[in-house]
Amino acid sequence: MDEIDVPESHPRYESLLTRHRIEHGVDLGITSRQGLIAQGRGEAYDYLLGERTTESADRAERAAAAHLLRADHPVLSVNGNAAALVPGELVDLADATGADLEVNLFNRTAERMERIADHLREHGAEAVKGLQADGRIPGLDHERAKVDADGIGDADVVLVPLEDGDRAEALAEMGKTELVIDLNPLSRSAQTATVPIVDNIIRAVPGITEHARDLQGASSDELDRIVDDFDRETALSAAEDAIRSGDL
Ligand code: PTJ
Repeated sequence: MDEIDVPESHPRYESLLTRHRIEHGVDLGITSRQGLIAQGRGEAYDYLLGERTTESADRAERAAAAHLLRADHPVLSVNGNAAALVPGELVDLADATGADLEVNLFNRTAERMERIADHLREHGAEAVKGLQADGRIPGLDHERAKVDADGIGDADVVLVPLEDGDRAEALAEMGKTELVIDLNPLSRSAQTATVPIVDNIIRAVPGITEHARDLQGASSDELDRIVDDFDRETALSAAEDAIRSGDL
């Protein structure tokens, strides 16, 4: 699935690989066709960021790792784009932090839910939540309100990649700590997040895992310090500056 007919030395290799994975996700019935449009939007921001993890995004990834490690019940929310782009990487992050994986879709159908859960299992996930849908996020009238009561419903920290702003706001109102991966620092979800991670999901998820492994033996004081030192406003303006003044 990850094979594309382009050498790794090609300057656009990562972008072409990403497109290939999203396209394949649509073919497998995992990614919605709207996911193709979302990816195109994300790519434009990534291009302006220089297709790299900025220092500020790396700090956000470390803060996200610290949040996940000190959480009572961390959950990684998975949609059709995340499942197509980083299935194995999400399983690794769940392993490194003890987080649950939960499928949560904007364009929810029973078939897509099952296929994404199967896809995650094929990539090593032991348990996948989201199929019971016996909980609700108050104040949302679309399909993303449906959650597992013992999953996102019970979580204190939720990682939400490529989120829509409505649910991000609703989760924040429930008092949950939200870690958002979104290449657009001006999006409502990035603006609402406790930790906005302005980076491509294909770099951000392995980046958070690397920090989590590095912090595995850290004391709770050290994790608290990393969380307290992180400033979301500084992270958002650094990302916006990088986009506006990027030297391409
Ligand atoms: O699988 P579903 O049904 O849950 O639907 C998922 C999508 C992504 C289609 C749905 O949530 C959606 O339409 O999202 P939006 O409103 O288009 O927002 C997606 C956000 O993610 C945008 O701000 C993009 O800039 C950003 N984005 C897109 N691709 C990436 C990304 N951020 C990080 N990494 C990416 N690869």
